[in-house]
Amino acid sequence: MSHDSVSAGADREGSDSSGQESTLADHEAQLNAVLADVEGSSADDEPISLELPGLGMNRRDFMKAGAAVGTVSALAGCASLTGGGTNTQTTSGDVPDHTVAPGEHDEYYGFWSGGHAGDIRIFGLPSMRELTRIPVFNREPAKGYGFDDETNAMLEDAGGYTWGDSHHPSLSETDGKYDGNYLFVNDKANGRVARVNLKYFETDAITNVPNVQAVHGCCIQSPNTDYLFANSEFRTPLPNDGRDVTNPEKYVSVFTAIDPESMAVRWQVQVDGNLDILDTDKDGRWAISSAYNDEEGVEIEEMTRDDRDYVKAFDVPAIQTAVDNGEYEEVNGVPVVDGRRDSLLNSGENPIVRYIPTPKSPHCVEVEPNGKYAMVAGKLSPTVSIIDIEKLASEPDPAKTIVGQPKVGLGPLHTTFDDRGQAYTSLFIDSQVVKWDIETAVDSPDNSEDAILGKIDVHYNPGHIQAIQAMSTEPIGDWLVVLNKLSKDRFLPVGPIYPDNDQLIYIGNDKDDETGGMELVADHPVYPEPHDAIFATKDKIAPAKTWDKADYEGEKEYVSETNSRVNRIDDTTVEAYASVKRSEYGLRDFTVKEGDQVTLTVTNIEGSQDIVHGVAIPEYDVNLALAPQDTREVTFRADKPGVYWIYCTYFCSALHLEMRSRMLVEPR
Ligand code: RUQ
Ligand code: CUA
Repeated sequence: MSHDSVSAGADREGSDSSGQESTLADHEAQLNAVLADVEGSSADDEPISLELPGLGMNRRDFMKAGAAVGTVSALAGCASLTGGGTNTQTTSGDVPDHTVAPGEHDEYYGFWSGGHAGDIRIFGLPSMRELTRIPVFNREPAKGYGFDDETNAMLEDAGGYTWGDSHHPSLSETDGKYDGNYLFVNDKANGRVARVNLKYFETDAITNVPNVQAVHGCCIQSPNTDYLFANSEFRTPLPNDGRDVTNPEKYVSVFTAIDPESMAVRWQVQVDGNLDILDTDKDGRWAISSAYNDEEGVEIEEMTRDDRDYVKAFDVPAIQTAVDNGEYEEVNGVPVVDGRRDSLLNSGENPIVRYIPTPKSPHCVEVEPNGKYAMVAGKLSPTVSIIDIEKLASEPDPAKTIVGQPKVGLGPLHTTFDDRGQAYTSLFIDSQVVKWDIETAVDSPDNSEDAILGKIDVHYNPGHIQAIQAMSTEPIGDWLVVLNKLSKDRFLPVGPIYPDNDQLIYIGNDKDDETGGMELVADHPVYPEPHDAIFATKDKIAPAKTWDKADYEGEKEYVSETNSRVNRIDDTTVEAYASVKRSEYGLRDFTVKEGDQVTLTVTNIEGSQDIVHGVAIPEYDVNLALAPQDTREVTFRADKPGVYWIYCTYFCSALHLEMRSRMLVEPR
């Protein structure tokens, strides 16, 4: 075994064929084309070239046949030609107003993952106004998240990391419809998943998934949220405890099933290749995952060597049966089923994992609202592969489950859907959104552009794309948001780290024009780096307006005004209890001794909504935020003698500034 690392190196050299070099050259060329676009606004005398070297085709090849106007508008989208973008879009007049009048509400909730900011952001649609943020993997002072004992312990128990990388938000469903109970999201950075309780818009659980390093794909199981699924993207030894570090062929990638109520890991499946992004069918059978690096390389040249990669379709009931039958190995307390290609469990007529060949390095899987097809965007191939989900069970040859492969444009990454059988795919390299008809694509020959209904320029280099309720069985088909990775010239410059640009597109009009009726309506700068989003009609979400103390009864004391008090437990332990309301704390002051461990329990006894109080203790790093009827606890050591003014951080009344208490720390 010890020679494996040597042979891995030898393999790499041996396989350094010219084909591989040209793959890399293609990547370089595409990247350069993108970068040229980025620099375009200041590099005015750069020759303008639309050639995409290495692919032997130019952008025009991908335009809808005969759509000359589209080509012109594609050029207009290129900063090197215009020398600057504009935020003003002229719509055709039959697009509804996306602005929302003062005092009016939006129609839809939008839940954005915040990327390596680690949070979830809530926007109203179509106005795109930011309503709030929900800290998840990040401590956040405005909401006191990570500062009170409970949320601090949750973050510590989940690994104690100071940050996370939230990518894929998923809303819980009942009967294939969003039920407004939970939102789940992954942490790509530290292999975790979290649950946000949508009653309180607060993170209430984080699971540090064993045996995985980076959770990338993450989604609930439709239609009834029986599982939360998570894909590990990075291949590692199993377990990753120092064994096999120099034997990359022993690294594996793992698919994980988590109980959404307890958030406990139920079982895992190890597979060949890197897992990536994930969606489920609508019937609770298949979880379908994109994957790359079936070469199982550790370097980019190796990862992109072959022309094929394999999407993995996990047969969830079959895996469950294998687990029930004890057909697994336990690793770090988790049953791990062998789903590798040559596993016994994959050898019969009903493999637990189907390996479906696609063009190399596909990026995503999105199942359309009817649950008939799963779309796999090509990323390095200009196509989307359409998997017929029914065929996953009946078709013996996995390759034949792919029933369509339209050519959509360069760098397809993600697909979303309207309510009329049409799909919208983001094109990273082309900086466009392409609209296409799903059944036409199935009926047309592979690589044909027959299904394409139109393309629209976006600004610039889109990743995720999402339409209202497109991940459920109830798509709406009016608005779509495309999450562009680069904003370049679209906004006032704010220093070298730019905002992203999430653009709002109206898709409610099907037209026979170059964009297929898509109209770009608004630019929306966003703090780095939103990754993905999911949208629900406002009637699906019913947040609480104040806390219900029954929800924490037995865990924390509700401190009434008359029950504010200080208890000395022993020589070095003090418990202080205080109510808080406009404009006073139940304790005007309290005294502790230097070195005491102090647990402060505070209840906001306000009954009226939107009256939040804070508890800040300067120089003690104490910061609580208390919504009405909420109680929080914080424990700290009073190690600095002196007078400490406790103040309220939320401007709650005319006497907000006078609203104080004192902690008196007597020297020992
Ligand atoms: S991946 S830009 Cu983390 Cu969602 Cu496709
Ligand atoms: Cu309470 Cu300010």
